[in-house]
Amino acid sequence: MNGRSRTSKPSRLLAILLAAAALAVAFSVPTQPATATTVAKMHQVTYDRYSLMVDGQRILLQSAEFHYWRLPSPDLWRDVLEKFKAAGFNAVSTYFDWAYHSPKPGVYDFTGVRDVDRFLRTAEQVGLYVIARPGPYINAETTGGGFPGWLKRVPGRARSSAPGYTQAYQDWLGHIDRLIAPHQLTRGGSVILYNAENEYAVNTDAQYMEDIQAKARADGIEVPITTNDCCDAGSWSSTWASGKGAVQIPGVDDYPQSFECQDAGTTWGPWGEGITEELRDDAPVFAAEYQAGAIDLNDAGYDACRDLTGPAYMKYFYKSNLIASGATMFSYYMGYGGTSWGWLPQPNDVYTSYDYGAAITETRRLTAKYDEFKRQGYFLGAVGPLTKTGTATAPASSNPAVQAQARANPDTSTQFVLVSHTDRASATSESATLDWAAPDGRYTVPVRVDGRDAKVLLAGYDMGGQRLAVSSSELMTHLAVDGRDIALLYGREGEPGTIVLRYPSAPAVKVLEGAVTSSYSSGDLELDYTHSGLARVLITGGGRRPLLLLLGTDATAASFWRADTGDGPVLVRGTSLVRSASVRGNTVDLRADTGKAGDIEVFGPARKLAVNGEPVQVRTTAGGSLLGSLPGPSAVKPPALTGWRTRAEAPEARPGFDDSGWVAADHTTTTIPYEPPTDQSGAAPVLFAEEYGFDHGNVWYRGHFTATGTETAVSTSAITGKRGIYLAWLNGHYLGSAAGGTEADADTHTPRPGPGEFAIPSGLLKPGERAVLSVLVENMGNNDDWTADDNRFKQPRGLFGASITGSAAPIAWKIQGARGGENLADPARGPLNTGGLYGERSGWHLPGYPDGSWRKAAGAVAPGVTWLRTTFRLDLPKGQDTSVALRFGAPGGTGDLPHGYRVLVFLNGWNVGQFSGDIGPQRDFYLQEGLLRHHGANTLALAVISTTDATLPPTTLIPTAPQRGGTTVATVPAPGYR
Ligand code: IPT
Repeated sequence: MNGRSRTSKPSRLLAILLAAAALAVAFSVPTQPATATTVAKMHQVTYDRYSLMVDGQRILLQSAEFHYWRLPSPDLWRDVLEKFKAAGFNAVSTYFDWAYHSPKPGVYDFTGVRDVDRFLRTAEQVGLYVIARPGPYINAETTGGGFPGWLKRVPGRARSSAPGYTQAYQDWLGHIDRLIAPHQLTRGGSVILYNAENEYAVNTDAQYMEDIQAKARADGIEVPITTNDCCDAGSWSSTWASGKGAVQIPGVDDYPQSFECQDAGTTWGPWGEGITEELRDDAPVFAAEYQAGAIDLNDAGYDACRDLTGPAYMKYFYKSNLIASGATMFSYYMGYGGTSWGWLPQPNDVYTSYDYGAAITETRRLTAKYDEFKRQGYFLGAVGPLTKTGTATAPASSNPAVQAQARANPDTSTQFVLVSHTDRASATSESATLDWAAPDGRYTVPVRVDGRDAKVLLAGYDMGGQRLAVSSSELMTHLAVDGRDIALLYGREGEPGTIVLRYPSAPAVKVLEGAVTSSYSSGDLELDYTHSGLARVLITGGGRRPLLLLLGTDATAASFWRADTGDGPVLVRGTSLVRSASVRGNTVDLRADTGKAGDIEVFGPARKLAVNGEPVQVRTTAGGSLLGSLPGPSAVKPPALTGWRTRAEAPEARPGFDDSGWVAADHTTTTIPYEPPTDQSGAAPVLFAEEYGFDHGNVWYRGHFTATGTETAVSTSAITGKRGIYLAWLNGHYLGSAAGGTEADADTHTPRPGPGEFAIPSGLLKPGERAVLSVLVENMGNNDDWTADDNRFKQPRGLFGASITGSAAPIAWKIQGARGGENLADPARGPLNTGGLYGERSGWHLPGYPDGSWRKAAGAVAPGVTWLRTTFRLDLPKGQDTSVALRFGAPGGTGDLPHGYRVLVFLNGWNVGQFSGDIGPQRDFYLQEGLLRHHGANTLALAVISTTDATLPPTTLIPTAPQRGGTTVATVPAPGYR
């Protein structure tokens, strides 16, 4: 978030008042010509001030963000989406990354790992709505914020209605909209919303916002259009809630916990209360991007980011957003972060891993944050009255340190009471009694709130066939199974709990497990207990159908999974995941994972159990569930990485190298809005890499001139983006390296190129002889365009200028980046996989490259570029998900990260990241299955760019928490060496 100023949030009251003349009322989907085959699948999407509606039914939208382009193994998309669904999410939000799909103006690829249609189909099959976010600008810490490198050449300000940009983005939208449109809910798919632009709050152009929406409509987009207004941008400009360019459902982004992961454990809402403002009174409150992790701005590591945004943060801020803001549309950024593989990372804020400290780790493992999403998500999915609420009178608290805030459903009168600390930063544990005027009567309810905790309590709720009068435990879910109700409630370990249920006459209460007392008087059955482990209470008679109450703690509640089948819902305890369930005759069939051997318990409408197609022996418990046991995963021991071979490259540095096939970098003018500096001859050649179609990765330059023998120094400047470097050679002699420049200075198009001053050893250049200056520049990725002013984004990459002191000779430049430039040599792996290293251009990264003549390697490297290659075979246990990472350094590695060199890691030809202490704290590089063959031969190739003599640390293959079950993953097709 470089350069973003964070001011305190201004009141948006004025903006809201101005919105009085609001635009359209509820957006209604145009009627489709119904045919016999399509009519059943078409749905209407509408909304009012309370919620979205599908076919007139209110829904609470619980979405999480996932970028398919950060997981280039399409079979694994299903794994992540099933994990979302299993946590109670009913939607996935995704950006579509223009740069990922378009290597060249007018050229788009939507096949293989870029198969958007497949992604949308998978979401439909899993049963998730989709929030489609095609930009054109997306930010997202991806190169150029989603803008292709070639867009720098297009005249006219990006993110405006300038003609050049308009033509370019309309072409992109035309292509991506065509893929999204058939997947809309209105046409039988699951796309429910369309997000125009991204945090378009500074330097805005209303015509542009209007044009994007007109284009979407012209392309057949029928669902409501939303946008995500930045957190604190209201002070700058439009929220797009009214006026020209307004959208139907404006949303708000909020990151209350900041991106300062190093402050985990000490900071609490440094960026505000996290309230989502109501921007329009005819649309639901939409938390369009609500913080669910963080980028690691200060290299604290993603575990720190996970702590920063952990369960306590989620309880306090998410529940407040529900009750204090009254939001019914949530999208959490990120649900699964993934990997910024290849040259995807935007250089200023991130390194390879985009784990994000999310609920699901980069290696697709579930965390304590996932458990919290599940506890909250199941609640949101189970309690219909939450979809229509207004503010209500809160119970009075006996302790001023404990506050209560309330909402109620105007139709059912159900109340939702948020109990939290009055001072949100307080870390004490407080008790209070609530004097609660509930729909069923007035109750005195004891509550306890730990520091930085928050609870949403219910009153007056028709819970299946039961009536919940009031409760101090939180409801996680309830379901009807076999003619009775099961309700799962929970509280913190050791805290007291009270539930009051209404019965016409005294029911029979049987405590099956745990310590629970009960009493009945005037229609109220009161149960009292201390939350500990899992208590079970069976209540029968009393004029209602039977109820099984499960009273858990945070931990035991999170051990349950709920899945829906055609024959009603099932509740499962004991597995590490339930992906889906179905009922076949008298058998409940589960697709489930286990992280270790143990019990499985199932509440469902059948007496037999099968898991992943295998029958499981079960007995029926006193509580009516099925109980059996399941094996865990097999242990995994990946092979050692041995047999490395090595070869030094960089022939481009040598004077005699044949660069006749390279492009002449001889332009004297450019549409990229930056002025190159003049050199010693008075020329100002345009050396920018994008000028010649080299948009990503490393770029070589060779400057030819006639020597005089009087040269004393070379001055160079290059722009790489943060953490990038460049290296220079003169007539094959290594001059040295320098840090590349980063962002342009604010408000001027004056870049801050990385300066290099290199002395020329006397005698190196001979009078009258040809000489060549070779420069290797690392393009670390393109800046984003958060400020919508071209200033950062259009900053070029590559050599900015070079000048020779002691000479006035002209220099003739040649340039070479990725083989083929924008005409991709390897479309399967795409535009962001390789740059212009000699080895990359020659296929040294590919499987099958004949490296037999290379020397045996001990990991030693010298200044310049050195490659290492090895192969290994895997035969990992079948029927389980084993995530494998490549670790640099000793297993369990601590100690300093190396500096002075950087390593590009290629797995079977795929660039899976860049390792260096100069880049970030990352030691483990995830080798995604699909790119990694779990049964067969694999090739690792490392390209080391070094400014020093060094020895690489040892590398090992590390398995992460294997899970029995998983999904079937096919190898992603991509060519080897030919
Ligand atoms: C918000 C962006 O919309 C999103 O694309 C991503 O960059 C995210 O931040 C940070 O990871 S911008 C907001 C935090 C100012």
